[in-house]
Amino acid sequence: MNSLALINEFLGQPPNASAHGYQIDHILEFCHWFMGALFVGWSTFFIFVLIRFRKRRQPAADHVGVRSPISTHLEFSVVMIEAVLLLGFAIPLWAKRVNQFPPGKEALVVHVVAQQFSFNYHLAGPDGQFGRRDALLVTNSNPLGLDPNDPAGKDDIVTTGELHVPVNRPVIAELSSKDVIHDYFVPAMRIAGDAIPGSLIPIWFTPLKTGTYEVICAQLCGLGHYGMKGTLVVDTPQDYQAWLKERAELSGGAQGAAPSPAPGGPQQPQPQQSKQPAPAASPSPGG
Ligand SMILES: [Cu+2]
Repeated sequence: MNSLALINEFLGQPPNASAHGYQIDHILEFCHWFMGALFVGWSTFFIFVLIRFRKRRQPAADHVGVRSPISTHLEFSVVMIEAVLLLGFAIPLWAKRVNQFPPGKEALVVHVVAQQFSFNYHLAGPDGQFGRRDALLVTNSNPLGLDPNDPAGKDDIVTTGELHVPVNRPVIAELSSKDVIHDYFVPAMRIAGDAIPGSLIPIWFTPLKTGTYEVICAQLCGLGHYGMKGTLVVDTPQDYQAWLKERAELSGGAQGAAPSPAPGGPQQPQPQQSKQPAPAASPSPGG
């Protein structure tokens, strides 16, 4: 990155870590410099006017005012630059973000389900299929209401707060919410999207650098909004596999309070008794 980018850093933007982020940074850089120039220009003009037209020097008001066309030309130039920024850069980049999703097979698809005040993640597991979810099955131990009787959900991984993704592979995050409107914002990935109850909103990014990044909620969603933070960890492919394995062992088919079978043993789709929609079924602490 060149030194011009320093203005973004100066304004507190974390370093970019995603493939498309550089394009966003270039637009932001230009906007910041442009706004800086406008700020200095207008401020200088304002101070000039205060001195030049002070009451002592200008005791009577001039009823004609400005005769020079310069201010019109200046205003027109500013509008032109803003139009070029919007039509030439911002809208095409936005169109690319919403129209050119990577193919689902190439990308890692993760369901992000926001709630007051955390982000839950649902991964399909080795079979690549997401298990059925039902709001009626939601309990403290089954935050997403995963159906324990759906074979597609047996190997699914559900985590809260921290998500791991492999580096250099596109990630498609499908956003939804259990309660109010949240916004899934990963500043270092230059990506954000609203999580709205009843909708599924996909966003995507390709992480380029391994590391740990902050996830925040960018919609005022209630009293605990300030604490609605999470972590995105970008791993090497090996570390990512290790994390998947660890998560799979931890959940071990326990989603929806299904009794976990012996590790590695074949799982029979037997009818579960824990199907009744709690609250009664969840004497879990710390609710
Ligand atoms: Cu929120």
